[in-house]
Amino acid sequence: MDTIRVGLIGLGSMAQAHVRELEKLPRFRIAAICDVQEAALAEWGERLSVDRTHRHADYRGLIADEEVDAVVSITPNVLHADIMAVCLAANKPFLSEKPFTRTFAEAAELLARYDAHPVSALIGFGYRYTPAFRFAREMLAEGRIGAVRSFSMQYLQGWGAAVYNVPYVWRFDKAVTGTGTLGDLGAHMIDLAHYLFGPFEELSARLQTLIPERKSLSSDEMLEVEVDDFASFQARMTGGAAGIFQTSRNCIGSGNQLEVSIYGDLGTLHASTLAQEQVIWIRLDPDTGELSEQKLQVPSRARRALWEDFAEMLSGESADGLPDFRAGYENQKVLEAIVRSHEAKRTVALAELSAVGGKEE
Ligand code: NAI
Ligand code: SOE
Repeated sequence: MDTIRVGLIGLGSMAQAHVRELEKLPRFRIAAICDVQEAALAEWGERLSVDRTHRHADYRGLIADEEVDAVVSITPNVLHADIMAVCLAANKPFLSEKPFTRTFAEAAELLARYDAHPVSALIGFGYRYTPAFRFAREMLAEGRIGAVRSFSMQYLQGWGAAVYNVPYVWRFDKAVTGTGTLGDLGAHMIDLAHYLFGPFEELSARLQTLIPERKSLSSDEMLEVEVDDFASFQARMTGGAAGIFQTSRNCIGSGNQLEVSIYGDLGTLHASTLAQEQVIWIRLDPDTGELSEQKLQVPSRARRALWEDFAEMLSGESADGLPDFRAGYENQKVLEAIVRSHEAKRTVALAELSAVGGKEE
């Protein structure tokens, strides 16, 4: 397959990033677009020179479009599951944006469809491609800090802080988003933890809505926010490492701050989206007991775009090491455990949850 013809569903803010990345890869061509907003269709159709016959208002039409080899879904969360289901039925490979789905039930149903009719698929957990995180993973594999005993991870943003009076956008609407900060930002942390440390074994969590009301977009009415804007959870990974996680969208001064500190027998690593090209390595010399600290520049081999995996999946050129669809499902299991622990106001052991179908302590 020489040129890969892509159809984009959802032409909002994240679509900008997808188009920017796609335009860097000569093998991709945006052949079709879809949005419910006519103005977005017209603007993007002109900008991307997409023929009018391939500008769709209904995503089913785009997925069925003969001009589309692969689908990229960038809609609000409420549509993720159905768009993926339609892609599976149409045997169209896809990249669907995170979070995988809004709820565990949607995820379980989708997995059943996938198992019956798998296609190449990727969930948009792009931060595993941050050079600093890829290099940190390489350093862990090389044993640079010895056995990992614990880590702390946080994903902080500030845009939701009360002072900014952000209205009730879809990221606060449970029917559209599913969960709040947990699925929006916590899902990235869960995927990054999978990427760095492997699967989760046990989990306990709490969710909180720090700002309980937000102003309607269309009137002065104040609407109750039913989803979290703060989530914290602690976990034991199957490899034994203990992990602490926190995420909030109300941390003033935090732009897009995803970071991890990893503590091993022979040292510590710090990696952050705030310094994407470096990893701080604190090393203990096992012979002398001497501590040293280095700011390592990430080597070029650690730079890989999510799109390169997607292109490989579509062309079938190299399947080894590609993140697969199930990464999304694992994330959903963890998200579900967190939400259920919150609703039950108790903790839940993920291992038991998955083993016995929902036992809660
Ligand atoms: P947005 O609200 O800016 O854009 C959503 C677009 O989808 C809008 O243009 C809207 O008109 C369109 N849309 C709504 N219903 C539709 C339908 N039935 N058919 C076709 N188009 C429809 O949202 P944003 O911020 O771009 O987020 C979109 C998705 O991308 C979300 O799931 C979000 O979680 C994810 N995202 C992922 C990021 C990442 O780092 N991987 C970063 C930002 C967003
Ligand atoms: C929220 O503000 C958001 O756009 C998330 O939805 C994205 O997943 C994250 O990458 C950036 O912040």
